[in-house]
Amino acid sequence: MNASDLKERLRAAALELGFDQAGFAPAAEPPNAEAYLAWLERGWHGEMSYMAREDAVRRRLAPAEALPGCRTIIVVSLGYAAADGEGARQSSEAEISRYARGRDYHGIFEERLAALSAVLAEAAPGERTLPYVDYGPVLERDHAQRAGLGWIGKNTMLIDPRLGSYLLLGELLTTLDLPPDEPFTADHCGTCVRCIEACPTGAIRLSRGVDARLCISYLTIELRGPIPLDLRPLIGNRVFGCDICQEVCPWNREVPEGREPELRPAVAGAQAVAGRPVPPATMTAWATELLELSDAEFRHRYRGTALLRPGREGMLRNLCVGLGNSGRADAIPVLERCLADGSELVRDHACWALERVANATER
Ligand code: B12
Ligand code: SF4
Ligand code: SF4
Repeated sequence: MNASDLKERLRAAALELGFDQAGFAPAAEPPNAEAYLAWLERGWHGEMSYMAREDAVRRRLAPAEALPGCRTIIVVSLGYAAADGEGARQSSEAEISRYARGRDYHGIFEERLAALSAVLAEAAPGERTLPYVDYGPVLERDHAQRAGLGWIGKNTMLIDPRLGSYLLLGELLTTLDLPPDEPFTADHCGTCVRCIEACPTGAIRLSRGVDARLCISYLTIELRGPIPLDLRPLIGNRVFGCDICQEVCPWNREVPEGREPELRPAVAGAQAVAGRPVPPATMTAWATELLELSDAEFRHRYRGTALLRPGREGMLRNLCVGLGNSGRADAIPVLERCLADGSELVRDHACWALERVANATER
């Protein structure tokens, strides 16, 4: 089989495995490597030290540092646009970003990339592969753009003209030399600046970068310590991640619903459904539940979901912020219970939240 036929066979296999798109990029320095270095230089990665580690920087700049002899990067995408529309609308409800409402996508990608790797091993014995999803030292959006999957919008999201930006990325690095696909060179953002204007914290810069330290996704998922005081009121009821800069994007308006059932949310209020535990809908009920769980019980209850990343302490911290922002008097009893929690982080945020509710109810 020649290299072009082999490439098409691998693309077909990726689509059969359930990915929405598969593209092929050369294992060269990513096109926006300079932008990444400048991002680090400005300190926009905040406490995400894994983004700045010397060995990881080296690998991001040269894929062959991650997989010696790497010649091709196969980039795959999986859409998760929801038919359920906009998510939590009531101020009392917890808003969870769309990608995290079903099963943790990392597991789905790992299983499918392993299967794709097996297809490649059978077709090209002796070639090596290395799968990555999210946590690998790879500038995923750069390679996705170069593999023809879409353009990088002003909100820094990889946007597929058909699927929009509610999609996740993964890669299979390989030593197999395959002809690259045409890069996606068009920029369909034009003069639009909706995402920049809508971002509540001003995290998106016109120069196509996100200062992670200001991003609600970073503050609620990645940050381990206290959330800066000036940013807390801007978070609203977003207790895990943020989708605002995607919700306002015209390219997400009429996109097909994601076809992966495991990424869809299970019915709110239900207990564990096929490995997809659903948190209580309201922030008061959720905080009440978490107060009664130990760390280990939290991990058990939410296993298989992205909610594990902030842990019990981080989720309670986020819920205190959300409850404070709701300004609702019915948040007071659970916030008072949070004042007695074993975690100082939770107690501090509960204190702030009680003051905020008191101010709101006095008005
Ligand atoms: C660190 C990280 C974050 C950080 C920092 C985000 C950021 N924008 O850098 C935080 C925690 C804030 C975050 C948030 C989110 N993330 Co995140 N994140 C990552 C991670 C691990 C690394 C990203 C990175 O390298 N950042 C460094 C900066 C420099 O890179 P960048 O913004 O991607 O920059 C590129 C472009 O902006 C472009 N660029 C820069 N300047 C310029 C200038 C011009 C003119 C052009 C054309 C391009 C360009 O080149 C840069 C280098 O590739 C990737 C996975 C991975 N390994 O790549 C996931 C990833 C980017 N995240 C993802 C998701 C889903 C999210 C959230 C939507 C989650 C949520 N709902 O809360 C938000 C979106 C926020 C946003 N607008 O970016 C997906 C994005 C999929 C997609 N369609 O793009 C990824 C790819 C994970 C995955 N495997 O699917 N994330
Ligand atoms: S995810 Fe939210 S906070 Fe982060 S850049 Fe987008 S709109 Fe701003
Ligand atoms: S909202 Fe507008 S500027 Fe932002 S990514 Fe979408 S099209 Fe581009």
